[in-house]
Amino acid sequence: MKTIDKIYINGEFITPQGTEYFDLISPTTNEKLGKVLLGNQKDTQNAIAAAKDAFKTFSKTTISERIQYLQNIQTSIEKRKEEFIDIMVEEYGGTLQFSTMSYNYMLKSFDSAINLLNTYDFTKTMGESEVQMTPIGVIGIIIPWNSSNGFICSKLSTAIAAGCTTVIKPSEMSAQQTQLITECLHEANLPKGVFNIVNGLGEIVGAEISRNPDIAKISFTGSTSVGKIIAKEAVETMKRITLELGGKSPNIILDDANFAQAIPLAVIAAYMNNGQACIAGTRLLVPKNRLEEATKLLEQTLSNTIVGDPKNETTTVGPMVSKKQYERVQNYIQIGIDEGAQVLVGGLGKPKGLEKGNFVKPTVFINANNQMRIAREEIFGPVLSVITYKTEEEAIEIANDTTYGLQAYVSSSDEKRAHKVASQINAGRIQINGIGHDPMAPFGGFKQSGIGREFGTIGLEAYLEPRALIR
Ligand code: TXE
Repeated sequence: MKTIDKIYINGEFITPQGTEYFDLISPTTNEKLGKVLLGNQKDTQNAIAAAKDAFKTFSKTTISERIQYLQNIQTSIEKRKEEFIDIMVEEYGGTLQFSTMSYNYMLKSFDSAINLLNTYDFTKTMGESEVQMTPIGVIGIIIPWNSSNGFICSKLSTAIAAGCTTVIKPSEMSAQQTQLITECLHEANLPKGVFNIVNGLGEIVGAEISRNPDIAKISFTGSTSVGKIIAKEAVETMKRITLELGGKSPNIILDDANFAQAIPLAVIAAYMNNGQACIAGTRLLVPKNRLEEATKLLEQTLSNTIVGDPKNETTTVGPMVSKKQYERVQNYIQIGIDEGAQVLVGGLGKPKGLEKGNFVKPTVFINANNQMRIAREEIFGPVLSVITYKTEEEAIEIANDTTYGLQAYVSSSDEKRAHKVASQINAGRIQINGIGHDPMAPFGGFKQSGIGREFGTIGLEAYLEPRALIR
């Protein structure tokens, strides 16, 4: 049983002043893994003060110094690959395959930040003026549990590239993953105060970060409801915000698509990260005249889906992160049934033999329509709704009929046609005939999926403030 009783402020592991513990529970067995001592408001204020102080000098570091720091962090993360993967499997229930991908994604964040530093022009000429792109200040990084260290790496690497200092608040549920990355960051020999990490609750540590006037910008990933709370607080002191929020991503299978490829891909898109992904393709739009074929392929693909212990190499869907999340998903499956959608595969309850953990049966609803709650609300579990359409125009209309707009998927055997359809979808990122990640392309949402973009030049500029010198 592990006890995590340290937070990280000003270059040191220290005992927080908070006195409350949070239990860490295995999603696979519901046994207690350990506990974490939570930081409080004063701890958060101390972390912010350290970051504010460090900003005075860190904002003046050279490009090559910052590249060196990024490389140092990458090297220390590289040394502990197995531990990163194991802890994600144990603490969060990520499958081995997903956890390995997530680990690689952590490393790639540093590659792209270094790449940006090698190419980005921090001093520009615009009109008659010199425009200096200067670091904003102290960044508050607030993140969820569903890819904890991936988010720390992508946000922190960009902040460092920009010359900003940071206070990071991970989810209390990810304390072991946080401990490991903190050790790596400590080893990287960054100047004191450039990163500070405070474990704690959203309403205490997160709220202090949102309110504190010494935080210049917040970079948040999480639910749309918490994103709205943070935005309201942030405006009081005119903090800049980047919000990466929920999604209800449509996956349009056009009538000329290769179904044998597109349907298995759609299942991966829906159930990636055990369905706990903001980019999950949870609305599958299928042409009415090919529904039968799609249904057969879905049944076939789902029969090859292996739910189970995420430690097993063959497992494709692991448990939900917590009992609460399990119950939330069950509730949505019941809502779908009550709304009149038909369970094609899966349904309520736990799969046989997996009663101890938070396992959900990967579920496909057919006869769903876009007005149902299962098609409108983010479930955050392995639940896919199949909706039929008659024409391409109708498919686009359904895809866009959502309050979200984070990601979409389009499949067609005609690239040009897929491109034309993709160009009419109101989402920040659209995947054509596949699933991928381009760390140099902007990522973020239209509509209530967020504000701003991460990654690439646009992502870097979200950490910079332009200063124009008119000569
Ligand atoms: O996310 P939260 P939770 C969705 C998903 C899930 C639901 C709840 O549907 O079921 O959100 O998950 C901190 N001020 N997504 O509770 O609450 C919190 O401590 C400042 C979608 O984990 O959004 C955590 O560090 N901070 C999503 C972070 O915010 C606050 C990813 C995210 O927590 C706060 C995760 C407050 N008042 C969940 N309250 C996606 N789309 O990627 C909480 N926090």
